[in-house]
Amino acid sequence: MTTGVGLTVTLRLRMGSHDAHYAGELVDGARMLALFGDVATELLIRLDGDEGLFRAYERVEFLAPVRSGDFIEATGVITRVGATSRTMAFEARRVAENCRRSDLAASAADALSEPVIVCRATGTCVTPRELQRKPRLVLPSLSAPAPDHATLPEPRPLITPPPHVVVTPPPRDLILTAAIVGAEVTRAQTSHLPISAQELADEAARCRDAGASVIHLHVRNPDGTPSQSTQLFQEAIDAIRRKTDVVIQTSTGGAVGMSVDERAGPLGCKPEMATLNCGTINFGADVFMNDRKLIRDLAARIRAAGSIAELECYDVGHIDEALALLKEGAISEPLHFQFVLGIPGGIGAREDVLRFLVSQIPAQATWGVAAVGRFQRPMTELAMSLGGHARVGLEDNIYLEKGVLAEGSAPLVARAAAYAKTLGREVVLPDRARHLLGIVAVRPSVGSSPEGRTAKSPSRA
Ligand code: KMH
Ligand code: ZN
Repeated sequence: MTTGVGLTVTLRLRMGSHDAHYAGELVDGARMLALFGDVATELLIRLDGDEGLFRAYERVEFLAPVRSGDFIEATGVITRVGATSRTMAFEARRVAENCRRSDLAASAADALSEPVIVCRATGTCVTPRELQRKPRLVLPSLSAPAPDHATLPEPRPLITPPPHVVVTPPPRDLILTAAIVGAEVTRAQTSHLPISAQELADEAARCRDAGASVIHLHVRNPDGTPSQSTQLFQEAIDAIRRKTDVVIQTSTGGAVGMSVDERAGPLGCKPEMATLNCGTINFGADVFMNDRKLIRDLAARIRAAGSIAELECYDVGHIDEALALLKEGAISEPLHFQFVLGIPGGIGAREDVLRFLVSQIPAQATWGVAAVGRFQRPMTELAMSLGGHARVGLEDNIYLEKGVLAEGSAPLVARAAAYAKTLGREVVLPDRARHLLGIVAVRPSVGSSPEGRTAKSPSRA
């Protein structure tokens, strides 16, 4: 989980004639400190949910004059987070200026190809404990981390990366998972649901092209009913492998009411990854049974298959169960949690809920969000902004927007990928996802079958 170190905020504004204080339309240095004060305030709002207080500047350097007509970009970054103190580094740069040439119009101005640093400072702010809203809010700003200009969609924010501030950047890598079929959605609800092995493979490849690196896989009988048949999974996996190199994560949840032996069917294909559902919940009108014995049974089978477990958590206590499994040695680090939000009977799809869930997992664990129905878009976007990963697809939501069916899962993946870019998150390719998830792959080259890999637990990047 992010601590807030590296959180960056940038403000940009034009110095007007009202800012000029001295001869030659010079702006006084205190104006830069006022800008830094605003930057610090936004940083504290994003970190603590409170405006906080500026306690002291440790160092201030005025490095170049500022005049009216200058565009000043002020950047601040949190460099240390104490119990109540937050240390910050600031830099103000001139990025555009009035030409001030007698041979040109008074309004002639230039954007500078190299910004000029006009002021640097370090300082300490304080957010009293009682004003820090729990769990701690660490909301990345739109300007953090410094974006890669080449890959940002138009309109590109013109943000100069702070060149002299050494920071630990928030995570950039984003794993998008596509849940392309599930067990519950029917063809009657959407004609875009893939069912046959070939349809599943085509959809997996489309999702890969749209930005997905992981496919969460269920299979169906030819009549569309859910199945956990090893053979059907093998056919689907083989068909997917012929087309694309995605990480294939098979379900061991199956459909409500299936026995543990039935649910374990896909593990016969020795998938790279498999879900491990960490507790029982009411699942709409049904009960999705995952008693403690069943969870341990499936954890052992997942390990025996050489697969990595994704820990599906539908309620807060499921996190505690996952941590108990780790303590018992039933699962190994690195841990990857999937918070499934908004199932009627499970935990709600709300921001405060997600922040709390994230606060409960070990700092080195990774996490993602799968949210159902109309919650899919806002909750996966929130997850991406908080540094988590995201799952979209027809298993959880069949609509692109209200009343408009998604034409498969790929458009939902594409939309999530586009949103990620606006946050400066980078959608990763399957091999990078394998690395992040602790999957050591004998690379499943397109066209190979069956899956060949061993799983172990390297440290995460
Ligand atoms: N179909 C749900 C009852 C999983 O894939 O592991 C369970 C499910 C979870 O979809
Ligand atoms: Zn599933």
